[in-house]
Amino acid sequence: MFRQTLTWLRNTTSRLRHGRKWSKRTLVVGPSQPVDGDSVACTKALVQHLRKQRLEAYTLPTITMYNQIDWILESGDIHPSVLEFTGGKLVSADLQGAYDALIAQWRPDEIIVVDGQANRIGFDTRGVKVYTIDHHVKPDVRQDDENGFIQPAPAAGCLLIERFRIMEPILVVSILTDTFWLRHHEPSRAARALAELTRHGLTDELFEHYQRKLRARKDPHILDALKDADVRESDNEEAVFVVLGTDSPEIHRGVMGELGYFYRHIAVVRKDGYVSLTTVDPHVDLRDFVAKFEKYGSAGGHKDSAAINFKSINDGRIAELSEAYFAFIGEHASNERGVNG
Ligand SMILES: [Mn+2]
Repeated sequence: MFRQTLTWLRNTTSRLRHGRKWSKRTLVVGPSQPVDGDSVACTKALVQHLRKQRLEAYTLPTITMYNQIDWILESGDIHPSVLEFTGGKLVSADLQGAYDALIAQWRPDEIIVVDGQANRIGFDTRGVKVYTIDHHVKPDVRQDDENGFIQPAPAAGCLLIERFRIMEPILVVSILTDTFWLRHHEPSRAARALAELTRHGLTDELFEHYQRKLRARKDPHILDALKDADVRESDNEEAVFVVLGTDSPEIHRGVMGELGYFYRHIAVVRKDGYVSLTTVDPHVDLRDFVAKFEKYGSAGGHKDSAAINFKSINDGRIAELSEAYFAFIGEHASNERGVNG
């Protein structure tokens, strides 16, 4: 009886102090796509946080990695059995193989997916339960139960800070990248979360260090890809629809970034069927648009940036997408020019 009470007391204090009772062995992963500054920084932060509490925590390789954020995860973040499987690489197209190699030697009590939902992790968990920490939701949606904590937020990193009191300085990367340097996604809430980090060890030195790391040189092949691309514009030149001849995620991301200087609404189709969309127009909700194409694969995201992952893509499907895209933007876009327009 005494022992039970003690355990209960210990669990309760732990929950109060850390927002939840963590497992002894945790595998932390982001969604298989997109791999971005938020998912990777949250993964790193949670792994570090758990290890500081003397718990075991690892992550898996990612399917892709961008040079802007490829310094965040290190081989120590991945279990030796997985590194053996990938030949030491931190990137692998075979997430299932990597996971199966992992559980042969180290079976997690729980998998935590950050910045994405459980059905997007890209592998079968073989019965291990999944807890989700995510901010990809409509404004009225909330979840807080044994399966996850899901709430709108500027970045998944903000949920780690606000709810779970995880104050790892690396979360500055999560917030800066997902809000595009506090340009959107509840910027004042994001600033408050950053302030929390500065009260818990995020010094100017560290802050500047992370900023420098994020300011990586872009790949000049981005310009080549743009020259070779099929570029379609709306009549008013505010919306663009681009079909790339490459399936490189890094080039795709770079092209999105460049187009942001010229257009208010952007859709870029990658050769492998992954489509990214962004808008700066508060009247456009891209979630409504991508939902129409969920039947061809998967789709989701935020109001102002969303994605469709087509299982397979061909000219017919691209034509259908492009036509629907310009119709949707034409119907929903406000007429005001952008502040820089
Ligand atoms: Mn995010």
